[in-house]
Amino acid sequence: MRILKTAFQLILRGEARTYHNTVCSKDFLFKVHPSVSQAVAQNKPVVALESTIITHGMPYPHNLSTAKEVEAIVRGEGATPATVGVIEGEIRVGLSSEELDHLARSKSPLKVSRRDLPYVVSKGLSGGTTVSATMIAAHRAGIPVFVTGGIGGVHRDGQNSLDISADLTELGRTPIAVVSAGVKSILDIGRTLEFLETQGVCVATYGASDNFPAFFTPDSGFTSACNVHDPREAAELIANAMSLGLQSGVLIAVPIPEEYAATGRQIQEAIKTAVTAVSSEGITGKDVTPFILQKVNELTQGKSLQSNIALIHNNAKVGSQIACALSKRMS
Ligand code: PSU
Ligand code: MN
Repeated sequence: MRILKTAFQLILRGEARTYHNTVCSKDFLFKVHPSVSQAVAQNKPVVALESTIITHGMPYPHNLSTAKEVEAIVRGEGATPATVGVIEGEIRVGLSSEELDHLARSKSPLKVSRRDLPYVVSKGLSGGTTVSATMIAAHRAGIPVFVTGGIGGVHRDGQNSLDISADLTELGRTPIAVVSAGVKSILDIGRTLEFLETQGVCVATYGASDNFPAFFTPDSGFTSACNVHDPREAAELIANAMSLGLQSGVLIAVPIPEEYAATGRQIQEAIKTAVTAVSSEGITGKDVTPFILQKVNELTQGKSLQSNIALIHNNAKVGSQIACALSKRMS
């Protein structure tokens, strides 16, 4: 009903090509900001950004300031930011500052993953998109590079609970490069990497070693399949993944800057306590990750939040440089 109503409004405004096209086009529900569609059309670098990090990953007002800082870093590197979110049932690729503000201040925001998209669209709801939903929207808009803090993974004991993030299956089915600081040790990193391998995801560490980072610390004790030394080499990998037509994603894992590594080890201790609290307090499903993030922040007196912000800034810089190198290589 909502779709029909909106289609009708578009027809009245003369924006719809035909009624049939508007109602049936699967792209209709994805609304791409003009700054983003223009940059994509001109093959200029664009960086997609997620919004669950805003609605569930950080407390207000840090979530809003970080979202704005990240967009500024992307612009500073010469790329166009495209933060993805759902606003009143429309999947937006590129949010205005009012929309960012709206999501950041939401009192009980929705966390929108692939499986939630039909529901939020049907009901005209708003929410932050996870890595999986953001990948879908970014790919639909023609954006090949997406930056975030950390991706979801196989939860500890995931082999029994089957709590495996949809981010991993999305990486297996959507050809986008996701730049992140790896996977938090609140998850089972070894099984996460095994699952990514099963999904055919090309995992590369950014830098001199192939150590796979554990978000707050630069080395998880596991390794990536390969490493890329600089933005040009990362762009080469992504371009070849696209040329091969594999239809699966690439994960570029960027270790947290060295100056935060010591704090990272302290945070690991807090994570152990928080993981124990998950079972003792009976937290399950999609609430697990936000619960642990908040608990760890309390236990470290806000240090985990500072490190989180620092690594997101760093990922935004590296991801933008990769997007720039990729756009140069494609033109
Ligand atoms: N990891 C973080 N911060 C986050 C998330 C993951 O360090 O904010 C968010 C991302 O949006 C990710 C989602 O896609 O949590 C994964 O949730 P789940 O484990 O429920 O799939
Ligand atoms: Mn889950």
